Amino acid sequence: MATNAEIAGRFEEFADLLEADDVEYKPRAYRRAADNIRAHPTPIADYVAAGDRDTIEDIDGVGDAIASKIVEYVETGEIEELEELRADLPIDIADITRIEGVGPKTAGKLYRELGIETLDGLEAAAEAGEIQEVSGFGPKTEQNIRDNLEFARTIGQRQLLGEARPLADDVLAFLESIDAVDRCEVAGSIRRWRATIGDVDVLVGTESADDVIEQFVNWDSVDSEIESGPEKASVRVGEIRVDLRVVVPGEFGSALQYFTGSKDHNVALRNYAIDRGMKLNEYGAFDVSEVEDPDSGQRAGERVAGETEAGMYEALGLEWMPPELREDRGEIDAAAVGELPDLLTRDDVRGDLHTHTGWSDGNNTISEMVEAAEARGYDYFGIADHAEGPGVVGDMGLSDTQIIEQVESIREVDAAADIEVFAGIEANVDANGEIDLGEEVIAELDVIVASPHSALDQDAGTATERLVRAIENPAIDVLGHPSGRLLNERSGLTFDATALGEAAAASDTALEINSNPRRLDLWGSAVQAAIDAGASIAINTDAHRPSTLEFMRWGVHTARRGWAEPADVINTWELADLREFLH
Ligand code: DGT
Ligand code: CA
Ligand code: CA
Ligand code: ZN
Repeated sequence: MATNAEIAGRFEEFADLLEADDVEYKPRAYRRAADNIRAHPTPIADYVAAGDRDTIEDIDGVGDAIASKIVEYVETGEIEELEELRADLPIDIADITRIEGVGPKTAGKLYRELGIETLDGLEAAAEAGEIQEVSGFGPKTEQNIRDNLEFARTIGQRQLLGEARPLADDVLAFLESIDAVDRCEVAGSIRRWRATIGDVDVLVGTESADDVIEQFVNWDSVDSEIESGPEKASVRVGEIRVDLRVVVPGEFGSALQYFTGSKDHNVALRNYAIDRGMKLNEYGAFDVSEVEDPDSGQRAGERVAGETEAGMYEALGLEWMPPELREDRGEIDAAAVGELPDLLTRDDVRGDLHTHTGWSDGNNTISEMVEAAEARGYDYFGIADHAEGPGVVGDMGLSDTQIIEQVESIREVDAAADIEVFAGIEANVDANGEIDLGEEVIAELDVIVASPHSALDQDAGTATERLVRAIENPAIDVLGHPSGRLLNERSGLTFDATALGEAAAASDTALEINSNPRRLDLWGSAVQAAIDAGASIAINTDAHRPSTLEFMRWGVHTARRGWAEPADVINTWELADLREFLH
């Protein structure tokens, strides 16, 4: 059955094609509906199945016409109007609009003027110099397209962690329900919590491989089988490929270690083993010090580990290490001397400092957001709606006067709440690293998050200077989503994370891990560099509705990829300590 994400995807494509066709208003309505469909907490296809049309129309932005299309799509797998539009405009719009600076309108024009339908067609036209001849375009546009082609090709092929991990959880729950499954676990990049995922790898230990594989490929959620054999099978669920490996229980640990990766970690670990007369592979750890030709067979030598993953590391005299650390960024050396970080967990988090309400572009009242924070057991919670400024769309940003009004409302909610509610703002770091807030406003606010929303194409040197300048501004408490990247959409700023970390440490400004799965900004290696330089981190959700306070899950695992311990993260601190930091 169609997932909410798939339904939303159809309306996004619909909106893009309508916009390419120069239709007004409708694209906006379809995008708004798509956002709400995507965020809807329960499967909309279930309402269709139950004939519950009213509940569908209750979704924000979904009226009679859109509801009909949802029903049509769930029931037939197509929307006739969309099919007609696709026939009129045979553009691979999702592909072409991956180029930064090329939106649906441009794509439409390129199709009408030059017949461009695909990324390949676009590249050919750019190489031939045809694009700069189109009226309204010029050499600069053409150059921009050339510069961004390579990036555009690499994105979109990987799934967001936030979409792949819930599926992986479902796969695990399904496998655990099979009697013949002795042990199962996710492996690969998803177990390491990478921000984007090529495919979902799962591993099963069982004595009955055939049985497990047969049940796996026949799982209800599977859309198609890609391949299956005696030890593995691959299927497609929605847009995601799931790879299952099946091993005997005695080799589960070694297979789990191998298939978790990363490749770089495995290479470094294998070399570490070789230096110690050991051989490591998916079948076990083998002592080959007495063996003449260790490569004479996969299982040559004396097998000393393989049943458990911890045993594999122990065989090398190493502590077991959390999968998030396995990127060959110093974890093996640290494990060898017993100095792996004591990574933070979700239970360490006491609050969230960057969330939005209907005062700017959020969906809920201050009270609703605070109640949701209370329900999560937080000790404190920060509202940080958008201030007006560069990169903030339309009139959704708050003026200084409106900020003062909102602060009063937040104080009222705080007085009635069981938890501490901070009055904050998300200010805009302009191209020079300045923010635009009056002194009086700054004095009233508890937390100032400042984030770049514009001029995201600066070179690394300029961007580093700009962000350091913001970090050094004594008014700013948290540098929000420092790069401004949107995964699969735009690369955002590049910068020297160590320089940011040093500045942050010197001026008591925290660097944000924005937990929105489309951002995960900062990311593991940058967090590690910043912490090494002495910086503190804030893990925030940037939630625009209560349900996305759950994004904290992605932020915490990203922090773990950056070697963060609880003390490194300000929103694990006790209220008094945090207050002092913010002061
Ligand atoms: P992905 O799927 O692109 O997000 O990244 P991974 O890390 O999940 O990579 P994948 O699915 O190709 O393979 C899963 C794991 O299996 C990988 O992390 C390490 C291991 N692996 C796969 N191929 C090789 C290889 O050629 N050499 C080594 N050492 N390990 C490999
Ligand atoms: Ca994978
Ligand atoms: Ca794989
Ligand atoms: Zn922002």
